[in-house]
Amino acid sequence: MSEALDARYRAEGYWRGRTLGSLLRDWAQKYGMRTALVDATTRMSYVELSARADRMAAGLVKLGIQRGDRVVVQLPNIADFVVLCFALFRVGAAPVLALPPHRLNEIRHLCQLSEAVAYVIPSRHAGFDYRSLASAVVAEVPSVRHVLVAGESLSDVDEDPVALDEPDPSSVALYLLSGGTTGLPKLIPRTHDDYAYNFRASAEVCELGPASVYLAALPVAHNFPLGCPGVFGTLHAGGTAVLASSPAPEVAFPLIHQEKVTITAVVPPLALLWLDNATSLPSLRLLQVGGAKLQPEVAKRITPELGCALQQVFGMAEGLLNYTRLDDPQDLVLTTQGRPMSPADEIRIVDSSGDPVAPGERGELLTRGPYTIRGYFRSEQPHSFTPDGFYRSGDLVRQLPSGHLVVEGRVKDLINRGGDKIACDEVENHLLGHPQVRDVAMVALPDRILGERSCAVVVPRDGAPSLASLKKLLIAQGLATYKLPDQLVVVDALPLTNVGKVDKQRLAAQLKGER
Ligand code: OOB
Repeated sequence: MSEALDARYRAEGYWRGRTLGSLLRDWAQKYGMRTALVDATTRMSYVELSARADRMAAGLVKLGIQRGDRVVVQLPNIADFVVLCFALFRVGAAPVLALPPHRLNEIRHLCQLSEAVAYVIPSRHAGFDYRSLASAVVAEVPSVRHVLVAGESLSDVDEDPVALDEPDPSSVALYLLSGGTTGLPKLIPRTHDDYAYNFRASAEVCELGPASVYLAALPVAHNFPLGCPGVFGTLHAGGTAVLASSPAPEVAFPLIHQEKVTITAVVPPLALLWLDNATSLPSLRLLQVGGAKLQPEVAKRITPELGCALQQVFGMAEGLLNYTRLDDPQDLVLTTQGRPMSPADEIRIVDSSGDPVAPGERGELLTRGPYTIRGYFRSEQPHSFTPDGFYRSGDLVRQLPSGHLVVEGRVKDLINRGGDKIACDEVENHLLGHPQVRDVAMVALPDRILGERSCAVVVPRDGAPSLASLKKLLIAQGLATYKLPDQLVVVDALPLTNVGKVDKQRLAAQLKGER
């Protein structure tokens, strides 16, 4: 079954049998001295980027990092992130892309699960000292033999290039993190073949070319700014990728002006923030918005107030990408989350028993295709995939006759806090350790800016806990700060379903009713 699909993806040219490391060689040949990358301190041509990746690859090999190894990379938007990724691709070692807000709880898990041989960090970023985090990680995870610090020890990973065997293009190039499931983040293995198609086809949908200047405003470790089309798609097209240290208007807007940025990607709360601080951004042609549902009222403001076109992007690190197209009628751009990127994307919309819904009806989105995974790394997730290899997205959608999807909700127990995904059970399990928490349910409440904010609904023991004490506990447990509850509601009991599980729908409805 899956072999037949693989053969089809190869035969039809989706998978071209090329590694990401060798693609950068092609780009260096083709685009030469054009500017590939810009960050706060560096401007790098294609030739230079490729040469630096070769030198870093040789340095990694000298450290003993080999093909098949995994390296947890937790870097902000700096040029070294890109150099390191390509160095690892050339070695055949895979970066595990942690996000900057991740803390001990997440990083320890990622290092353990991946048996990472190295962990790469900035020294400090956004007021946080990553060295102390790294010390704690090294003390707890014996596989981690090297901690490399950007601008410091990472700069010494620099040797004269050595000849390296080409990795298998169907092997894993990188691991993205899953936001879409339960518990701690799962690792999403993306192969050279599939990820190359991901950013190549995305670049085509966004009509990128050598004149394109892409601003990575979101953290580049995320699939959206990395490969949809993001930094990698821009390099494929011969454009320039500009890395912003923050998506705040004070940082991003001057960069858009200086570098004549033509395209960038944001999550809906950032779109709102940019709108509320709007100035003229004459070079900007396309604003991609995705990661969470964009409200039509906000969507409508983008072109008149920012002077650029809008593209809605409904994607997932597991694969499937939906885009509104640049020539779509305006009502589809404003009110839908786009349609699948690839003619080879297969989608099914099913009811709770797994049967297809009638056309236009709402159901759960299942998908299979040339850049969608068929399993997580070392994690049996029988519920996440169908026997015939479709990924269960957990998203409730309906499809219009045009093929466009409208996201209407979800069946997964997750809070989408302005694009940051919070698995409820993970936070609940930590909160159950609080002495004043007898029972707890994390639910999403509507929020004007974030779309959803997180609410801890607590059944108390020995007097009600304070929100501050819940947050304190979670910080002490090493959870990323975006997972801390925004709000606390104390109740006598949680509503249950017939099967005795917490009825979160009823709970959320009750809370909305009270407000
Ligand atoms: C992107 O990827 P993830 O893996 O962080 O999260 C995926 C989930 C989706 O299953 C869906 O629940 C939600 O995020 N989502 C959206 C959405 N885009 C993502 N929900 C409503 N409207 C949208 N436009 O978030 C991601 C990956 C690649 C490109 C863009 C976003």
